[in-house]
Amino acid sequence: MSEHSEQARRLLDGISKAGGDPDAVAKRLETLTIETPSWGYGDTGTRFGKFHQPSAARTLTEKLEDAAQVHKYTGICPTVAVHVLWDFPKGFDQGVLDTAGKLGVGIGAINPNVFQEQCYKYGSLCNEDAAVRERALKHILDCVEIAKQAKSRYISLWFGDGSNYPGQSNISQRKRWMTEGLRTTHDKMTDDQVLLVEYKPFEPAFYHTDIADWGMAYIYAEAAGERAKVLVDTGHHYQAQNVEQIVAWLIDEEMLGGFHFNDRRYADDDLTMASIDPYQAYRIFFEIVTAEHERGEALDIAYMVDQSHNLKGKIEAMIQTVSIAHELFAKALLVDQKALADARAKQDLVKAEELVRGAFFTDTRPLIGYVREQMGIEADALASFRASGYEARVGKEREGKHGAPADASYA
Ligand code: PSV
Ligand code: MN
Repeated sequence: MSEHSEQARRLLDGISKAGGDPDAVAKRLETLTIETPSWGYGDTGTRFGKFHQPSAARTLTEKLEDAAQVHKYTGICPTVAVHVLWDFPKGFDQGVLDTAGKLGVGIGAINPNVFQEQCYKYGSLCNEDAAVRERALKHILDCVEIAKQAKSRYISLWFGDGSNYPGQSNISQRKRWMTEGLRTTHDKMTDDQVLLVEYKPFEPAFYHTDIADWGMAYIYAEAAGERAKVLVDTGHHYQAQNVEQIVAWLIDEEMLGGFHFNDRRYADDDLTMASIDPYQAYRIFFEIVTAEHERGEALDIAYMVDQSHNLKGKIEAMIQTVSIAHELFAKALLVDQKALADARAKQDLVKAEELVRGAFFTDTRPLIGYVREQMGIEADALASFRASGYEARVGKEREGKHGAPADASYA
């Protein structure tokens, strides 16, 4: 038995000894899925410039190829989120589905883009100009149709809408416009589709943002209809905000639709998930796992990554992200929920915290390795990807041919 298998066996035995179900833990780790974003594979940058990578994907097909690599080595990334304007600038093409299918991935959340074009300078669904509001709504409704064709369950909405100066906008009027647009969108969806409403406190608008926090997203989603839920982008919070409490509340309200994973030090930095504060990401998973433990079933949540790396190798960074998420989820599953309930009942704060902390400090990498082997893939995703030589190979094939990307990318 290899060293990591032995370590994994010890962890699973420990779960058994504590009265837990090691098979259920392993199964949960096999069934967890995390969607990666098409925009994480192309050349991207900051508002100060773009740094090019020879292996950066140039077309949607290349983005899907790269995403398929992440799925190949992690085993838990079967779908790819797409941004309509960047990935389907000329409209949805049925061929995309065949390409994705051949690569072993599916099309995930469909992201409309109502923030980049000139007409959206003063907003989209909340623009003073009715013609712009209509145009934005039409694009979103087209995306609902694309989602149907792409067999995607999710329409994921983020708006850059807001204002920069007091007096610039009638905030409550804009709220009513947004509500109307979301309700119309919801009405056009099929029963199995889900509308995800993302919030962000600021950027690009700096005075007010039309969906600035989870409360606003909740109110809009509730008004839109029962298949509208809140999307929590972990980077979209003020410093010190208790994100895990937001998550726990949304779960309890049946309003948590999905996540955009990333980490932040200052604002919406799009850094690798848990690179700055792994304990925060773990605490989010701990709330989810606690709810799953209480309900006896997995929650229906769309786990997605929203990161575009400018400095790290893009595929490696995505494999690293997914592996970290997998490891942290495993840590949360290791918390002895029975002992924790007991400690709480006795108001034993120290014991309760030690149970939560103890699981966090347990190295779950061997367990993830074991789970991957159960799924028929290599234990060490990052090392296996590196050894494959894929990045150098596509770097040679793609380098020098980037020019102006055929499909617009995020900058
Ligand atoms: C906005 O900052 C955001 O988080 C939205 O989810 C967009 O779709 C994405 O970033 C674009 O990178
Ligand atoms: Mn996001």
